[in-house]
Amino acid sequence: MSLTMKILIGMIAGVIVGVVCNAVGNSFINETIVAGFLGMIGTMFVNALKMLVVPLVVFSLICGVTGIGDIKVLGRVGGKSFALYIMTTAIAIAIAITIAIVVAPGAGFTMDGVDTSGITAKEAPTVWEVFANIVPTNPINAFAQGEMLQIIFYVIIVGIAALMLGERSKPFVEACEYMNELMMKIVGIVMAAAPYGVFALIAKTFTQQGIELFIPVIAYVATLTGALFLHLFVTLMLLLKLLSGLSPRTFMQKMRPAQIFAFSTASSNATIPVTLRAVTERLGANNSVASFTVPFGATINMDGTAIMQGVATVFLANVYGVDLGLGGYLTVIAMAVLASIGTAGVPGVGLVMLTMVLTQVGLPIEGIALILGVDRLMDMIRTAVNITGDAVVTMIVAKTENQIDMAVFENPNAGMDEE
Ligand code: DAS
Repeated sequence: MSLTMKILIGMIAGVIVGVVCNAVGNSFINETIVAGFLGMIGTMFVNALKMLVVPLVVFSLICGVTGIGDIKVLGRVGGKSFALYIMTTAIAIAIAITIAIVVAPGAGFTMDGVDTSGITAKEAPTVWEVFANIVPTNPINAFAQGEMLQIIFYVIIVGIAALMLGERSKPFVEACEYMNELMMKIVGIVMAAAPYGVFALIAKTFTQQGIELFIPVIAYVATLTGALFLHLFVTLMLLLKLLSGLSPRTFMQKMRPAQIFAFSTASSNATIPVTLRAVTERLGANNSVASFTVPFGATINMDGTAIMQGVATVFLANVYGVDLGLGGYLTVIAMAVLASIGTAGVPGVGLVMLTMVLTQVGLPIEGIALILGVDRLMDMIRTAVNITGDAVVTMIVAKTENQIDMAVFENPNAGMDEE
């Protein structure tokens, strides 16, 4: 049985166990077995994925930059991916706001009895701060803190310097190529534990959340889920087909394990190793492109998160009876794109960014208390959308750079032997 199938079984088993445990409500089972033991398993699994991110990004990106071989090509790949990431995020939130205005979730809702304590607004970084902070003052600290934009910036500079040193860099590049292969092997080892980690994460989430939590904000959940699926199965697939000519069907089939990882971990960053493996070993994109666009996308590209911010803002505007007007919605779009550039792909970051967006349009951030209960599940779905957007842009850029091995893309079993 393939790893994908095992992960799917782990996921489904997790939902069933979670819903049953929540319904039965036995405190020993829910506290000790689920929250305790399964919580530990789930945390260990996510930590193991995060453990891979920095060394994998460092070595794959050095190989990628030196593999591109030409600084002009690197500039082209960087420019194309940045433009596409910003474009897809702006399209995502514009469509989300339009849907939310039409559906009007939250209209007629009253805020009584909702606990709004402890929600504080996070100051939005200015566009200058976002870009100034990309340059690390201490690269070792950036590696230690997992500051992905700073790591990407510094490693690209190292790669360019290695290119400038020409032949003398050969031993260094060969060592990095070995380390990159070693890291991908470690990814395989961690992925072997995936079915159990996914089961534990999902079982704990559904035991804690239960189903009844979704009732009061069902309109918000339905609108957001609809907007996320529209982006995932229509907008992104249209862009893939139009801009690369690649088969959306093949793409989605081969991206499924990475999407399940993103759903289970609710962390784009933790899913980087899996996304990277999916686009290179299963979809045939050359590592020289993917090693840059995947970590870059996991950091600055969050289509799913932008969609949540659009829908949540309209929902809360309706709840508070505030008419944002076109200016207000354009501000939301600009803020959501800017906020997504400046924040890392970790669980719950979307909610933090939402406080920035709500502050900017003058909506009380207490309203977040309404959607807090369902945010974990929504985070899982939107993270799967985020990494799918990263992979779509990776494939478009790789295709336009003629850096896709179509034999791999069309081989249904490519990369499966690792499973
Ligand atoms: N969990 C975030 C991510 O990893 C997305 C979010 O919080 O909205 O992409």
